Amino acid sequence: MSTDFTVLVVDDEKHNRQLLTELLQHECRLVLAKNGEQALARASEQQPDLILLDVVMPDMSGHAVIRQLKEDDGTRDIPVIFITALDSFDDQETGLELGAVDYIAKPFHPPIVRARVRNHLRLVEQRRLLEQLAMLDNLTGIPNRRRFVETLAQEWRRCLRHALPLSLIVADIDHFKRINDTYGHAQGDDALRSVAQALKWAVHRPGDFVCRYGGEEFVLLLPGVDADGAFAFADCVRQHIATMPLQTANGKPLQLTLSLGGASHVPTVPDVSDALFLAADRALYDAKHAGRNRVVWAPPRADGPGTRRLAGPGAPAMPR
Ligand code: GH3
Ligand code: MG
Repeated sequence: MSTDFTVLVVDDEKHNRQLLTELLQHECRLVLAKNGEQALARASEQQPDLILLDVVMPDMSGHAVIRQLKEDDGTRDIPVIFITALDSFDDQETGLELGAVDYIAKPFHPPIVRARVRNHLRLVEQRRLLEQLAMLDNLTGIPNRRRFVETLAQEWRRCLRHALPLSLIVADIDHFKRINDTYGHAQGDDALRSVAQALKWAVHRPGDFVCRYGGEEFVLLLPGVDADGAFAFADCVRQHIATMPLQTANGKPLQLTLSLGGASHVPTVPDVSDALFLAADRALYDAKHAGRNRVVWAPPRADGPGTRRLAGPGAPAMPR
């Protein structure tokens, strides 16, 4: 079992905490708490993968602790095993009804405690794996729209904390329908995979992110990058895709282009504003209408129209 896992052991008796530490120290990283208050604080700070919770403790009982854990969005999903001397059926029933995943009676039999902890950590591992898979796009293997929503919220908050700009680019393959119609759907799928890989390769700074938003549309996030930097980056991506030959089944290389719309905001409120995505999407719409294979950047919010920038073949130099 991997020591990547963190288990919070909550017991008011030092002897029990020591016993469980000896028993589990090679299975996982251990965090200890000696009362309910400490348990709640450590659960929320350390986000353990599993909690072993004593029921009978002075001040706050294990039942009161689990109730509070289940009321808090940040700790609700952490599995809890009650570990206690109260082992009547009624006690077990109460514990399980409060949301515990298992129940271990004291005095505990060490191999059973270890085996149960291992089993529950294995379930945690499987759940994590499923969660990761659910965040990936089936066809291209890059993150999907669900993951994007989560990442946008995280990066938005990070940029808010550090007063940094957040740039968002929406990229859409031009005339993609023609590729499906001309070469077939399987070739279209291959083209989507190649574009996804090229975009993944392009975003290499920590914090940079790319996802397949849907169909032939991709979204890139560049935290800490202002409009100038992100605009230049988007145009590099455009040029790279426009010169990247894709192999086809009939041997004739195929060329694709992207239209890209971008916007940059410095977040000022904790909740993600739709305005960032909408501004980038609107700019993408303009890039399509301006002839495709180009980048259009949304005007800064305060400046209004007239400062829109555009890059692409034959694009006029736009006022800055
Ligand atoms: P535009 O330049 O205006 O974006 O034109 P377009 O042809 O790219 O856009 P349109 O919305 O008309 O067509 C998108 C096409 O993308 C139609 C759809 O069948 C295809 N598509 C969406 N998802 C997939 C996919 O997973 N695989 C394949 N092969 N095609 C897909
Ligand atoms: Mg398209």
